[in-house]
Amino acid sequence: MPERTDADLTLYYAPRTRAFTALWLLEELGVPYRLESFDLASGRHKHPEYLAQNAMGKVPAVVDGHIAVSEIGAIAIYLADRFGDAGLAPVIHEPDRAAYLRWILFNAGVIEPAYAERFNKWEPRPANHAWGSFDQMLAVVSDGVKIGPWLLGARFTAADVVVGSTLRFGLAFGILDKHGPIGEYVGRATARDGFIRANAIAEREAERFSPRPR
Ligand SMILES: N[C@@H](CCC(=O)N[C@@H](CS)C(=O)NCC(=O)O)C(=O)O
Repeated sequence: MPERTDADLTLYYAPRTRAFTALWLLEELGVPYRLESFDLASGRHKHPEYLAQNAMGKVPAVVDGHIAVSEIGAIAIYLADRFGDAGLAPVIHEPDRAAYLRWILFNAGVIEPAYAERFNKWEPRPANHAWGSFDQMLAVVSDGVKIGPWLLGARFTAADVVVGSTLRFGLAFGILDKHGPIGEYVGRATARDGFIRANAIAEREAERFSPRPR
């Protein structure tokens, strides 16, 4: 497990949040990092020192030496390029780079707001809303994961961590169908060693802050 207290790379993390995506990515990259884990109930993410790392006051945030990066898509692009030897990012002149970037930005720009449409029962206005509609998103994602095993075909990339993580939440919250291409894709992603390691850390941290009654 590459968690280390002396690492230069720090992940600001809170249990049961989107910060899991960054944790999973770090485990896939296999680089040493320090896990700075706190309960959102502590309000630490609204303190000035934290706001200096992420002005939105949200988790995750990653600090690499003196460089702070926030927003899951930016964190994924940054870390996968920074630790390029892990092979999780097609480089700029590879033809797959375009699809890779597209899926990472699709997560924040289309999948996330489409979930909000569904959760909040907003009326779909596909021509006006930047994300199209939930149904349009679902059709594109279902098609994107169908051939597989990964979004770019044979190659697993940081885009699979970002999109796979959001799809996993969609399945857990019951807005996506477990039976079908998305369920199968998430099943493949969550069978990976990197995911299993990250999930064990996530469970440990969740238990630390809110232990289950015994
Ligand atoms: N757009 C952000 C979303 C992160 C986010 O929504 N984090 C939530 C937890 S899932 C958060 O920190 N909420 C606490 C708050 O806003 O007070 C990203 O991509 O990193």
